[in-house]
Amino acid sequence: MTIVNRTQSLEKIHTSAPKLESAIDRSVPESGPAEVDEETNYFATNPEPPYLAEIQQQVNEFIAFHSGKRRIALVTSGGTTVPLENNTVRFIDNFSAGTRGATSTEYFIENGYAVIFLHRQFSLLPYSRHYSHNTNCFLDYLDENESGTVVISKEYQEEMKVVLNKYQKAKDDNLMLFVPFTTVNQYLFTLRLISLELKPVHSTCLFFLAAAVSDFFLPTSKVAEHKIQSQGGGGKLVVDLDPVPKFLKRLVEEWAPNAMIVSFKLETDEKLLLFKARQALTRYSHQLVIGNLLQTRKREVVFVTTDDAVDYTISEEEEARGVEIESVIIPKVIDAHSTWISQHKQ
Ligand code: PAZ
Repeated sequence: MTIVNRTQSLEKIHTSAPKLESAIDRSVPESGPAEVDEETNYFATNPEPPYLAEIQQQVNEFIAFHSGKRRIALVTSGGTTVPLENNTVRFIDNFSAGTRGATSTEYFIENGYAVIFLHRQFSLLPYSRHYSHNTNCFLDYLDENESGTVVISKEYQEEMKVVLNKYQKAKDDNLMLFVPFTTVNQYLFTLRLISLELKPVHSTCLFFLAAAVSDFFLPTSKVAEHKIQSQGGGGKLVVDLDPVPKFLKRLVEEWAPNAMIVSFKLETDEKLLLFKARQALTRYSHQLVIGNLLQTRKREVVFVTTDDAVDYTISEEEEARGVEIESVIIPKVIDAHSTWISQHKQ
């Protein structure tokens, strides 16, 4: 059996490269109103990423490798972009660095899961996150010893050894499959594909949807072919976005009806958070919504289920000592997953 490793999957797939053929097919009908079959319409009128078959093969190999041995979690992570041009110079983005997804992945692996990590390309990755996007340049971790060899500075060696050992074990045991996306369209096509491919293991797998997915997008039929010029429109750029269809409903009802699904709800207004989290739970009927506020997301979350709302927090002092809230919440999610599996055993 081929083991697909991280470098293989990342090297071949370029999610942020512009399409070579720049022409847009204007005969493609525009997205219809919300009442028509949104899924069929969306996937029929927006372009399928050309590398999807390759991802399908990698995912299938990964599932076959782990099936019957351990649970699989699909973790989504990072923000999606909305390109304004087909040959993309400009795009709308969001704040997410992928910290939640990358960190949670490490704790899932530590607790015996294999993880399909569907992430924004170049956002934080499990293990390397400890050194990649931080205020230190990677060269700051290095030193030259007496014999002129470049080595890890003494002060970082202990900590880096721990991270390196965990990373190498996860790699050697083939516990992570890295699948990248950049645009919201790539995210949706890839999420649907992976969800459907996971069908043979739905009853034991977990969907952990931490990505910050755009609520608005430009359908392919409305995307400019080339860089938008500043001379047109009186110097203004007026952007008219469509709502992204609510795919969580499709995921829960059709793509993965037998899996446990955990979604996240992000708000910035504290007064709205619980209401919106409960609303999502009622609307989509999945198992758990984890609510968090942009301002405090690294220290506080609330687990919302049909009959409860439970807060999990770490103190500022704990955060400063390097405690991660994911070390608290992932074991709780796993407990809930175990209960879900035992209650749904046929
Ligand atoms: O990537 P990050 O760690 O900076 O942020 C994580 C998060 C706030 C994007 C995530 O916890 C979350 O709430 N995701 C869902 C966002 C939403 O669509 O409501």
